[in-house]
Amino acid sequence: MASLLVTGGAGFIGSNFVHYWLRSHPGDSVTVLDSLTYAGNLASLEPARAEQRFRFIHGDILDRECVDRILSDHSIDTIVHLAAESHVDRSIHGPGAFIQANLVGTYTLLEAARTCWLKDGSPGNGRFHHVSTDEVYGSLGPEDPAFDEDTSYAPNSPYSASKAGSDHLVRAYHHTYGLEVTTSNCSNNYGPYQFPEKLIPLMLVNALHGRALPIYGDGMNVRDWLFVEDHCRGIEAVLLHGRSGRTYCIGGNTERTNMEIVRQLCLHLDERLGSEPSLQERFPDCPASSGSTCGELVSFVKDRPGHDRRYAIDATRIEGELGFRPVESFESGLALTIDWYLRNESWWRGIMDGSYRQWIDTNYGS
Ligand code: NAD
Ligand code: TDX
Repeated sequence: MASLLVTGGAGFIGSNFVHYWLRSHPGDSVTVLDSLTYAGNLASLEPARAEQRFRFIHGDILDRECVDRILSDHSIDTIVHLAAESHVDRSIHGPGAFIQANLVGTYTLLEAARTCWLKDGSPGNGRFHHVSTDEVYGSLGPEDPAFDEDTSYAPNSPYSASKAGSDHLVRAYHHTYGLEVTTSNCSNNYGPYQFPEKLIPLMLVNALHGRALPIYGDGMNVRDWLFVEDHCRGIEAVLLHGRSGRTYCIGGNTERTNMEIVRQLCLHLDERLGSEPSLQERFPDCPASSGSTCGELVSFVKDRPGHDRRYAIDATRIEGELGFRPVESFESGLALTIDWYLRNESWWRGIMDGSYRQWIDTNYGS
C-alpha cells in the first residue's frame, strides 16, 4: 500500500489524477497539498472527499515546515508533483509568481524529500515524480521532428523557463544526492475540471454565451492534444514501471492547429444544441440555439507575445519501455469533455461568477 502526496491536487490535472488513482488503486492513500490559488478548486475534489483514504491539506509547497510535517505524519512514500502556476498568458504579465511556485516551490519539495527519505545519505524508499511540460523544448518548425527526451531545452516564455528550471533541479537531486526521481514532459491536456482560461474550456464557455472566440494571431499554431485521463495513465505507467532518474515524454499523437480545434468544437456544439431543446433553453445566447453556427463567433485577436508555433511529442520511449498508449482519440476525448461541461454547469458557473472565490476567501483566507 502506497501513501501518495499529490501537490496541486485541486487543479485541473491534479484533481483528475486523484480521482483516477483512488479508483485504480484501492489500497493506496492520497494526500493533496494545495494552496488554492485562483486555479485550485475544492469542488473538483468533491467526489474524493467522502473517501477515508483521501485527505486535503490547504498549504503551500513553499512552506517547508508544512511539507516536512506532511511527509512524516502521513509516511509519504511517493510525491506526485503537479503544483504550479500553469498559464502562459499570466506568466507574460507577471512572471514572479511562476518563479516562486515552479522553481522555488520545486526546490522546497526536493529539499524536504531529500531530508526525509535520505536521512543517513543512503537511498530511501521514496519516489519523487515531477510533472512537466513539452513547452520546455521550445518551438518546432513545420517540418521539424517531434520533441523527444533528447531534445535540447529552449524555453521561450517565463512559464516554460520556470518549468525548465524545475526539471533541471529534479535531475540534479537524482545525480547529486541519489534521490529517486522520474519526470514526465507532457503535451497539451484537455478534459473535465480545466479552468476556463485555457483554449478548449474558454472557447466552449464563450460559445455557450454567444461571446467572441478570441483566436491569437492567424490561428495556425499547432499543439499536440491529450485527454487528461490518458495523461494520468501515463503518469501511472511511469510511477509503477519507470526507471529512476529517467525522463518520459507523454503525448497524444494528435497535432492540430488552434483553428481546427475551435472549428471542431463549434461543429460539435452546433450539433448538440441544434438538436436538444433543453440545451437551447439553458443557453439561449449560443448561436446554435437559434439555428445559426458557433463558428460565426470566431474573432482573430492580437497574437500572444513570443507565441510558440508548434509542439509535438515523439512518445516512442514511453510506448516501447512502458507499453503506454492513449485510450481516447481527440474526437472521443472532445465529446467526453463537452458532455462533462454541459452536465457540470455549476462547476464552471461558480468560477465565472466569483461565488466560489468568495467561499474560499471566507473559509480558507484569500
Ligand atoms: P492548474 O493551474 O490547473 O493547477 C495548478 C494547481 O497548483 C492549482 O490547484 C493551484 O492551486 C496549485 N498551486 C499553485 N501554486 C501552488 C503552491 N505554491 N503551493 C501549493 N499549490 C499550488 O494546472 P494544471 O493544468 O493542472 O497543470 C498541473 C501540472 O502539469 C503543472 O505542473 C503544469 O506545468 C503541468 N502540465 C500541464 C499541462 C496542461 O496542458 N495543462 C500539460 C503538461 C504539463
Ligand atoms: O484565448 C485563447 N486564444 C488562443 O488562440 C487562448 C487562451 C489560447 N489560444 C492559443 C494559444 C495556444 O497556441 O491556443 C493554444 C493553447 O493555449 P493554452 O490553452 O493557453 O495552452 P498553451 O499555451 O499551449 O499551454 C498549455 O499546454 C502546456 C498549458 O496551459 C500549459 O500548462 C502546459 O504546460
